[in-house]
Amino acid sequence: MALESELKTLRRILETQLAQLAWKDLARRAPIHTEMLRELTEVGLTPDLAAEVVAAVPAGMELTSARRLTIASIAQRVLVTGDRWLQEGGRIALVGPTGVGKSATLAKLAVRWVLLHGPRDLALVAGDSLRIGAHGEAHSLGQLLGAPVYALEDFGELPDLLARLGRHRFVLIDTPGSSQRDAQLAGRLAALAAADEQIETALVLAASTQAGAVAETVARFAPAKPTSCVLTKVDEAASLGGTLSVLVRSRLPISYVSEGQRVPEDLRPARALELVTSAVQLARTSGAAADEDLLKRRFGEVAHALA
Ligand SMILES: Nc1nc2c(ncn2[C@@H]2O[C@H](COP(=O)(O)OP(=O)(O)OP(=O)(O)O)[C@@H](O)[C@H]2O)c(=O)[nH]1
Ligand SMILES: [Mg+2]
Repeated sequence: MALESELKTLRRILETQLAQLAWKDLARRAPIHTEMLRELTEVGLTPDLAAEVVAAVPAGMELTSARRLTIASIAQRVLVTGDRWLQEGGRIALVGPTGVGKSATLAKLAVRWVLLHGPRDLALVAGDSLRIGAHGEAHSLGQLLGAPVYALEDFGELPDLLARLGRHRFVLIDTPGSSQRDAQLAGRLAALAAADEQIETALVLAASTQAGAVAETVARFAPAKPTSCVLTKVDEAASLGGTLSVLVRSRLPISYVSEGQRVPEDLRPARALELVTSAVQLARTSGAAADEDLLKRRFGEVAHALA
C-alpha cells in the first residue's frame, strides 16, 4: 500500500514536469497559441473548450486575428433561440433554483408581451401558490396588465388548465424555487414535462453563480428536459466564460438575458457574439490573471496536440 501511494506520488511529479516541459516548448514554438490559452483561461473558459478553440488557430497567425478568430468560434458554439417567445408566444414554464429571478423574468416577459401585442392573448399561471406572498405578486401583475392569473395548488392540475387556456397565445408558468434537498423536485419536474407536449421548460440560471454550481444546476434540472435557459443577473457576474462553457457543453440554448432589476427594461434576447464579447471584456476589466502553474498543469497535456 505504501509503495503504491509512493508510486502514485512519483507519477504525479513526473506528469507535472512533463506538462511543464510541454508548456514551455509550446510557448517557444507557438507563442500566440499559449497567449490565447492564457487569455481564454482568464475569461473563465473550461480547459477543454479553450484547447478546442485554440487548436483551430492556424500557425503563424498574429495575435489580433487570433483573438478575433477565437471569439468568433466560441460564439459559434453558444446556442441561442432568438426572440421567439415575444414574437410568436408559447407555453413556457420557468424552472430553476430559489431566487435566481424566475418571477422577475416572468414579469419582464409579460410586460414586454403586452407592450407588443396587448393583454388579450396572455395568461399567467402561478405554480408558486404554496409560497406566502407569491400569490399576491402574480395577481397584482395580472391586474396591472389586464391578463388572467391562475394559481395551481398542484402541478397535476396543469394539463386541464392548459386545455382551458387554448386560445391564449402566450402562457407563462411560474414555479416555486426548490432547495437542493427538496425530495419532491424530480417528480414535480417530470410531471411538468409530461403534462403537455406544448410546454417548453426554460431553466433560469443566475450568471452571478460560479460555473461549477451552474453545471450542477443544469444536471439537477435535466429531468425537467429544459429546451432553453434564461441567463439572469449578468450585471452581477464576475466572470461569464465558465457559465458559457457549461451551456456550450450541455448544448442548452440561451433564450433571454437579464441584466438588472428593472421591469421590463432589463431583458433582451440572447445574442452569442454579444455574450462572448461581454465575457472577454469582463475578464479585462476585472483584471483576471491566470496563474502560470495552473496553465502548465491544465494545458501541458494538450500542448503536443497544438501547433
Ligand atoms: N441584479 C439583478 N437582480 C435580479 C435580476 N433578475 C432578478 N433579480 C432580483 O433577484 C431577486 C429574486 O428574484 P425572483 O424573481 O423573486 O427570483 P425567483 O427565482 O422567482 O425566486 P423564488 O420564487 O423564491 O424561487 C429579486 O430581488 C430580483 O429583483 C437581474 O438580472 N439582475
Ligand atoms: Mg418566484
